[in-house]
Amino acid sequence: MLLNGKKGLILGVANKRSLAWGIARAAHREGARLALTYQGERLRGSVEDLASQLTEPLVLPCDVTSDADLDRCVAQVGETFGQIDFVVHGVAFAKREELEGRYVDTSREGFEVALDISAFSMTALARRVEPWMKNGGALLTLTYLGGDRVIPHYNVMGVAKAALECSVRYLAVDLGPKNIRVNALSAGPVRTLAASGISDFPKMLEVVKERSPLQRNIDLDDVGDAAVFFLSDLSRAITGEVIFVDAGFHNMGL
Ligand code: NAD
Ligand code: 0WE
Repeated sequence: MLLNGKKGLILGVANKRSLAWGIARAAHREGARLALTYQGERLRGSVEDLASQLTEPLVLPCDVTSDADLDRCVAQVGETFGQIDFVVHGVAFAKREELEGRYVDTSREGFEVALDISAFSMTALARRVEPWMKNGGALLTLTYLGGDRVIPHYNVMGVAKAALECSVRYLAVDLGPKNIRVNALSAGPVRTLAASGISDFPKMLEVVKERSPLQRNIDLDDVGDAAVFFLSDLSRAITGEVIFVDAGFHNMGL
């Protein structure tokens, strides 16, 4: 029970395949009380169904492009729970057309949307939860190798992940004096809603399976268990880090 008595807010659950749901399951198993948010009415039913597997869950709408949503959501979680011990940010989005073709063709609007939803939202969230993390806390986000290497078609999402990972380091400095830690898990490819329809995604899974040290792909339990470490006091001296949960793939050369 590594998270016994802790209260956490998790953004980014869309369905049972979401990495954020893998983290919610593992955090619940370890004794945490959870608030889950969903992006829009379209996802409400699916998230409420999943939340019914948790103990006394709080389920709230939150679109991270809206300051009012972020304000209302964090205030409601803070007031209901009394304090917030951890936050999981599992949100990313780029327009589909930006993940096809060449990075050089990225539009201003496409760049703004990807960076706003996938990177700025972490900082916007950190500012709002800081006052509720009365006994310190842990913030965790999800990133991908495409934020420091060129991965075909990841394009503007790679630029957004670079900004997100750099935000993790700056946030760690600002929030460190309050004993709030900020880290990122860099996951290997997993078939989720955000990965569906990506051309040659099956090929990427195959390449990781063939070339990673562990010779396998990763799943939601791999991500959930790693997250428990970063959300728990076991990682109390670790902040500002990007840690890979990718079966060792990122270390492999040609
Ligand atoms: P997913 O589609 O299940 O999750 C993405 C979530 O982002 C969804 O819940 C969606 O509702 C939410 N979202 C999008 N726009 C939003 C907005 N405006 N406001 C609020 N929420 C919004 O897919 P996933 O793969 O679980 O993605 C979760 C995180 O994991 C993302 O940051 C993604 O980049 C990262 N990641 C995924 C993989 C992978 O291969 N699946 C690998 C590494 C990192
Ligand atoms: O971060 C991601 C997914 C990001 C993502 C995916 C989509 C598809 C549908 C963001 N926005 C959208 N918008 C859509 O309309 N991953 C790490 C998974 C992923 O996505 C890729 C990958 C991998 C891996 C896109 C291209 C190449 C590789």
